[in-house]
Amino acid sequence: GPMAPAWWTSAVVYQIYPRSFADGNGDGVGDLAGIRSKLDYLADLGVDVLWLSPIYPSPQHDNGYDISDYEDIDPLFGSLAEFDELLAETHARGMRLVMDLVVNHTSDEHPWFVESRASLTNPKRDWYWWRSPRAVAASDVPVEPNGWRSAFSGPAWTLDESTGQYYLHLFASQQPDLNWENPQVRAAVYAMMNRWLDRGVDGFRMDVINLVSKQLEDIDGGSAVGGLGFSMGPRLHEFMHEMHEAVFAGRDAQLLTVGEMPGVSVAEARLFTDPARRELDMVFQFEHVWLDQGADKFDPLPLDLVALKASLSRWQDGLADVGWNSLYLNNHDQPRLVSRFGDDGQFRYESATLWATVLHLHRGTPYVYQGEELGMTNVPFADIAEFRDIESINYYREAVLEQGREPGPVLAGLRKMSRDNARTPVQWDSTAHAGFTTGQPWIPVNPNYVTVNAEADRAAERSVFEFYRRLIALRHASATVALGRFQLLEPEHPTLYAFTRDGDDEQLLVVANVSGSPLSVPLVEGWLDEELLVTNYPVAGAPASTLAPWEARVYRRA
Ligand code: TEU
Repeated sequence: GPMAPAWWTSAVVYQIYPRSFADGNGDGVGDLAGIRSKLDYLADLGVDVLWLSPIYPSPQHDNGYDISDYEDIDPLFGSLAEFDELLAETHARGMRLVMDLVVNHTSDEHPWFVESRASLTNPKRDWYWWRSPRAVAASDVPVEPNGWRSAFSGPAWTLDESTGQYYLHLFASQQPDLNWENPQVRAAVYAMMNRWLDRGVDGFRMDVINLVSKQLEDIDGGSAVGGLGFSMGPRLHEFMHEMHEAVFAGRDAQLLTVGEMPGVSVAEARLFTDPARRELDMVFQFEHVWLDQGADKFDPLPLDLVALKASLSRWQDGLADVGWNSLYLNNHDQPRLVSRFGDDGQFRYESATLWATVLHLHRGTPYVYQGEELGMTNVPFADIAEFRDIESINYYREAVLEQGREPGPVLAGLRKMSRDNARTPVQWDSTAHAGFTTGQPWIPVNPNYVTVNAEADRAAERSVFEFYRRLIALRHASATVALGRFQLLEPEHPTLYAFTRDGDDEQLLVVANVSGSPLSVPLVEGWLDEELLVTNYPVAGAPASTLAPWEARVYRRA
């Protein structure tokens, strides 16, 4: 008969960005001690898995996504001994712990790269992508091997003066790309992964894993992520399968593997997550978080709900029979959900819980990003000096200082879309620095912490945390929520998000008014006598088919 569904089909993952979560030692940077102090909070929320953004030793140019030692913990966060305690305490509460795996690139301070750059003949030379300057007639100026651009502005190539060659970095110049064509590189990565699994970790979130196979043709001006030339290279499936056999085989049933894949298509995602192919459990796709981009990511467009519904439902359909979705609207690279797609003023609670309802009622594994369960908002950044993120700072430099654009509109774009919106400290209470640290936080706390914080939220009648807690419990309890078939309703409606989920012996109806005005929804009429499973408004005196601003309801019909 058919295999039992994998455990992660009814699981919810919580993402921790350690430097901004909780600071245990007062140095202003979150750490493992801070995480340990909040494990009961996370267990109360009911999440099944914690995913930690990178905690390995790193020069921190990209907040740990530039790793200089895969085998240790950065002293900024703690030690291996402390990590083992965190892991044991997480397991003791019935939760799993997933590590971030950043192996498309290392830090330029990783010993592999230090060796590689040492000479043309170093045994590790071929572990990275070194190329000679492109020959340009009648010019002494070296020219990059091809026109690829870094995701963090500027060319994706940096010249190393001592050997006269360029190295490739799809992200910052401090993040040289590993050469996965070299089998020694892959063997070293797999051995490292096995050591972490042997230590007891429960899987990996794999950073930009669809960039590890690439073809170095000359492509002028391709953007670094999003597909041109260097994502989804020809050997990607081969590498993912090889990794599966070398690392996960035999223990994969207990693990969670999720590949971050900017630019992946539904058809490709289905191949990566088809269990029969033995590659990955699920992938993070980007289609729905790229819909509101104009000229570039810092030129935001208003939410097009029809397009968002169409996109997410295409993914639901495409992975309905084979493969699996991951579900997210927030992470450490995205602005805050409630500010981006909701209303972070008058209807903050309602719009935060509406989007939670919509996302958590889809089929797939939901990811909650720290602070999302509190309805945390974007940050009123007033000056470029307030940003810490390398992407934002480099973008501003290129736009304003090199291209001569007006600083005002550039800042406005950053204020809306910068990754730093997600990276200010978690707001725990209304004491100094939101209870995040007793020291000076590495990035200022959002000034709204006085009212928006965990303590206030959990004490409130209308608690975002409590709402997420119930949605997570619902997924655990309901096979229909986890596995039921998805059907989008009213696809062309500009402000109504409506769909059904069909289980073996029941049907769920989700209706959500994605607007600040009341909305009459005739299709609700046939459901008014059914069980109201979820609502983000106090139960109305008389059932009605008009939804209040940002109202979301889930009905159940047996
Ligand atoms: O992100 C890769 C990615 O595709 C983007 O979301 C990226 O962060 C950027 O915003 C593109 O405009 C991953 C990590 O999640 C991110 O934090 C790292 O900075 C990046 O890879 C490099 O490791």
